[in-house]
Amino acid sequence: MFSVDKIRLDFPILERLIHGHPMSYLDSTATTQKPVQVLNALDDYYRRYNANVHRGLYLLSEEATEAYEEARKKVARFIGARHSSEVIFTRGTTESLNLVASTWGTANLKPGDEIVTTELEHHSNLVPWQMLAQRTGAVLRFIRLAEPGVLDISNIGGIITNRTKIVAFAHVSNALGTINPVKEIIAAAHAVGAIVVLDGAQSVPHMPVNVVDLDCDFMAFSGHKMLGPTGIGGLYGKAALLDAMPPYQGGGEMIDDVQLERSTYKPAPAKFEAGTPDIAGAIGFGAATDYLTTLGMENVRAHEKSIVTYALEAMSNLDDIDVYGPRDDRGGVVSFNIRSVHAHDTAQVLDEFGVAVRAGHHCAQPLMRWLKVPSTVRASFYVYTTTDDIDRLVGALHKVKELFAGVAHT
Ligand code: C6P
Repeated sequence: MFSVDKIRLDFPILERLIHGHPMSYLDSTATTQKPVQVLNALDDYYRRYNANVHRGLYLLSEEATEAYEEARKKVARFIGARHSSEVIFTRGTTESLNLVASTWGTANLKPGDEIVTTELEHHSNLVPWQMLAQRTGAVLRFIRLAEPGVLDISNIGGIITNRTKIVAFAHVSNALGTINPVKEIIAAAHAVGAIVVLDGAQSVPHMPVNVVDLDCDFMAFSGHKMLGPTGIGGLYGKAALLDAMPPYQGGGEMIDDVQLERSTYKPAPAKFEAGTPDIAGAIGFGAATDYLTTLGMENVRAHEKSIVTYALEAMSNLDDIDVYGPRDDRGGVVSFNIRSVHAHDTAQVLDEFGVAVRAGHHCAQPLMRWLKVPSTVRASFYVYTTTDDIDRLVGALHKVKELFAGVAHT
């Protein structure tokens, strides 16, 4: 049973008052709050069995190794991977995407090859491909945006062609909440033999995602956006691709045999996890997937849908507000601007009323350019968001309008 009131009891931070007001945390797209189950898993590791993994021949290290590898299995099950060795622990989505660009990309691209991405990407899924193109002489091509902030795939066959080697795109936009036509784009990529790199940062935490069903070749995601700790994330890769890829970084634990002049490497996932990993982070990430699995990802999605519908309805009663992005099917994100008020000013006033939102370009400057605004205010929702939070947001937006009435746009 999905009960938001019951869920909230697991999040001690939500009891805090902010400037004397109940806290409405509406920035879960940036990072989510953490339930006691995750905090306890971190605490337990450091208090009871802190040791390095894959090295020690003593009980603590064996326990730590077992918990670390068990966490990998949990994360793999959560995304529907066939084998846990197809999940590499990274620092997060950004590192996962850079890993693919640096390894698979550098090994496989040559001048004239094409990388296709989109106009709505987070910079983490754009800049690494720009750098790869500069390194290899490959060319970037883009799927463009159309009203009301959705990808225009009407001419996808003209963009994804026989020259395309990589198609990299977000499943869900962090700035607009747009849910992209993932299966159509993957089918178009595979039809020309390109690999698909899916940015799952904003889908894996919020809806059922199954990598086998989607048939993506790689998928990047972050633990801290799905109730887990910061500093840990995942890269899913199909086994055959991971096997054929060169390593990302060299160092301890990723090697098989080291000679002075050259080395051989372990198979994946160890090949891509040089050095001491974020052991506690991985264990906490595993606990976060347990928590979400217990809630049920269908229920998580249904809850967010009802909150976003409620928010869009409540905000439609405000005048002088521009709400961006698709009206119907979207993730739990509402990006908007109060006309004549800078997004940062709006966010600052909301904070005075205990409402935490993000304001800025949301690491998606090309998308902001398409919207023809420098920035937006973004409210984003998760399993602990209530209609009271939305009511407080709307109440505080009325205050913003009162405060800035008659003040010229700066
Ligand atoms: N978006 C936001 O407020 P990291 O920082 O590596 O965990 O995730 C990067 C990233 C990549 N892709 C998408 C779609 C994302 O939303 C993010 C992170 C946060 O929108 C922080 S900028």
